[in-house]
Amino acid sequence: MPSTCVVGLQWGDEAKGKIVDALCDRHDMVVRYQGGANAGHTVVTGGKTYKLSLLPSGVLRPDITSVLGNGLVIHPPTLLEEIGRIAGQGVDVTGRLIISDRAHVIMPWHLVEERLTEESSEAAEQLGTTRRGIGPCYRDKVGRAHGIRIADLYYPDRFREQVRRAVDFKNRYLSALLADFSPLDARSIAEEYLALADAMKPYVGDATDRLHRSLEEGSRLLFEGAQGSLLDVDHGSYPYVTSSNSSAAGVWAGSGVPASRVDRWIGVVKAYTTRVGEGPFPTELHDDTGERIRRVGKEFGTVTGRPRRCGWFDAVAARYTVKVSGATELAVMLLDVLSGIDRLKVAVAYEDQSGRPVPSFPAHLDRLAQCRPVFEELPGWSEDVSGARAWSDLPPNARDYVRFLGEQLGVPVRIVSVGPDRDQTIWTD
Ligand code: 2SA
Ligand code: MG
Repeated sequence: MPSTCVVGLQWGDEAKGKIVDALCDRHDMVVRYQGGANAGHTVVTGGKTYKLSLLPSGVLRPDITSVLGNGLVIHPPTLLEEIGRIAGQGVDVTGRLIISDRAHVIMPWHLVEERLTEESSEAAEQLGTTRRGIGPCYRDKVGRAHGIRIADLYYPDRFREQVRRAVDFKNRYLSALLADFSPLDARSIAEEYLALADAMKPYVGDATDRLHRSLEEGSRLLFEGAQGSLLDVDHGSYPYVTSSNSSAAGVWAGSGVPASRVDRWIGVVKAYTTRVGEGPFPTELHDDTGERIRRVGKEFGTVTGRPRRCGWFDAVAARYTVKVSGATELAVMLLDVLSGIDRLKVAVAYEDQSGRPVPSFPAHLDRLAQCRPVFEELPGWSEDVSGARAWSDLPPNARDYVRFLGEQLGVPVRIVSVGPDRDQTIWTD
């Protein structure tokens, strides 16, 4: 029974949610394996718009079980708010949501700690994060001294002690570093989280065990990456990355399901490139074309509303992430946004400042920032393609453009998207 992974190959917001939604019919469970409420998925279906953050896009399908794997960092108030909000839109998750008891919990101090790093006077330290406490929570996970997992919430005495110890430590250093810091109160935090734990209890369980049992029973799993491969803490444009393995590399660690159980690896790209937050971006456009892509593509963050930086398609970066994420096929999204642009550019190589070819995607951010893209120009198309439903409906120049991206990345393009709606999707075979 085929299981699938859908992963972004750029800096996030590749419209993965739409692909996951389209593939739900052929799967039984949708699994998130990393990140937290820093993700933002907008799914438009049946004329309704759903904004999801922690829950996977598959949650909108009544016959799908959603799983938040061990690799996540979960902020209980945000999760419960989201469950309540979609319930208000008619989507009930009762009996079909599993939250891993091994996932880590975002505590109130993580939000304070993020404010500390993001507002520090050292500009270099500011990453332009989503300020959801993601980084500080992962730091505590790896640091071990103060990490708190979902399972801990169900051992109240020990949990109160964990909170007391953490608060004692955090209060001391935060009050030394933050002028306006009012000390955290361990007792009220512990009681607040214990109450939230009660509300989450019906969903909490051993997600890894459930996934393996489901596989044995023939269930088909759909892994949904959040952010994109260039934001992967190991493989991305470090330090301007998120704190998890947001490439497909995270599947195994963040769910307990080995890569050998996944058959299809779908890499999702936009027909251009965007990035939200700081960090080098070789093909970024600072002109009217960039502005136009932002406007037409509605390129603003789902979670934070921040305008996204826009640029040409970067085949150098995507060729690299195709390898790291093991993509076996591609989905090219938002092709409709490029309609009406006369000449399209694609970065096919990088050169350094003295014109020498850069052999691979650079590790150091200064080197990446200095890379000059070598562009190939392709003719655009003026037709509105949002009504195309078949490959043959696309104008020849649009087909050539998509084909060119596939050739550049060495992976076949299986899906082309020409609009947000479910039916604005072209399957190329
Ligand atoms: P964080 O908060 O620690 O994960 O931020 C670290 C970097 O990762 C980037 N990041 C993202 N980039 C694109 N999309 C993301 N999700 C939201 C969305 C973002 C939003 O879907 O639109 O609403 O602003 C996402 N999450 C994290 C972030 O910009 C930092 O560069
Ligand atoms: Mg998003």
